[in-house]
Amino acid sequence: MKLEIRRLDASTMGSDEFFRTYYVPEVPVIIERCSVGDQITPAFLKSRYMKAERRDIGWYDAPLPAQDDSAIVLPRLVREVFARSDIACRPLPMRVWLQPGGHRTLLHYDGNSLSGLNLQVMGRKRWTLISPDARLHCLPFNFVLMANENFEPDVDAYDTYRFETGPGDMLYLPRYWIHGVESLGEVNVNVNWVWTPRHPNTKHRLGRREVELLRLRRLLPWLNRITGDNARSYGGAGQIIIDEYVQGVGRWQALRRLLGEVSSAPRLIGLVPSILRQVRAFDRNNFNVQ
Ligand SMILES: O=C(O)CCC(=O)C(=O)O
Ligand SMILES: [Fe+2]
Repeated sequence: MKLEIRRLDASTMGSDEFFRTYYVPEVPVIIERCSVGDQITPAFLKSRYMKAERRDIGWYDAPLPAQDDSAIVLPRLVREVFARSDIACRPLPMRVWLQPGGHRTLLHYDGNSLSGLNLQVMGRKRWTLISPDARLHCLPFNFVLMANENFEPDVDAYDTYRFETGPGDMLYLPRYWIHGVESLGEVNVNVNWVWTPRHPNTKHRLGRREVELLRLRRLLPWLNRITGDNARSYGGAGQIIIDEYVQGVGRWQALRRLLGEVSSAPRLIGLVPSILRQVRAFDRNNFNVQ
């Protein structure tokens, strides 16, 4: 079904409402009129955050700003999420994005069961969000959706949101929601904060996939060598979180997952050129802002 994203106003919203209606049931929402101060320009981001050693696939990792940092101030809701005891967070939980118009982030969901708050600081972005229950396929052992450039979500088959974010809009993006993002402004700046909930959510297909993959990686450690190991630092708390997530996932369930991943590989055959084109364009454009 085509869903309309709900919008709350940061200045009138009670945190209780956010936590009860959106955070706990893991429902996407936009909180309008959020701010990190007005000093965040591309030049500021480049000089302060864009160090080669902090560069990740599509963003720069950063620590949370100190309380007395006058250049960047955390929105109240971000402080409240990071004060919770039901999350784990990595040492560098803030991500800095800087992209030119036309840039596209491939449809994917975030690894490490990350949920996040993503604040548009400058420019505009067009988001497509697809339910974690959609019967779609990701690349084997990976979080990128198997989709070509012309992919259109089938709104009759699964829940989908389409919306734009502008300056001050902060999107709550719960774990496992598939998202693709297009940068619309000439210069587009986002900051997001990510965390891993301490408890698994196996209500959704992709939540089940994640716990089964974690169990499988424990069962067959050689898989980590072939497919890359994201589990060591999982959610910043590593094995402690994984212990929690894999409880109740049986060996056969994990092996069925292995079969599922391997059997989706042939779907890739016709898709490889398109996915490579999308990845190359992503790499070329990313951070390419004067
Ligand atoms: O802004 C983008 O292009 C991608 C954002 C994203 O993937 C995320 O916030 O997890
Ligand atoms: Fe993402």
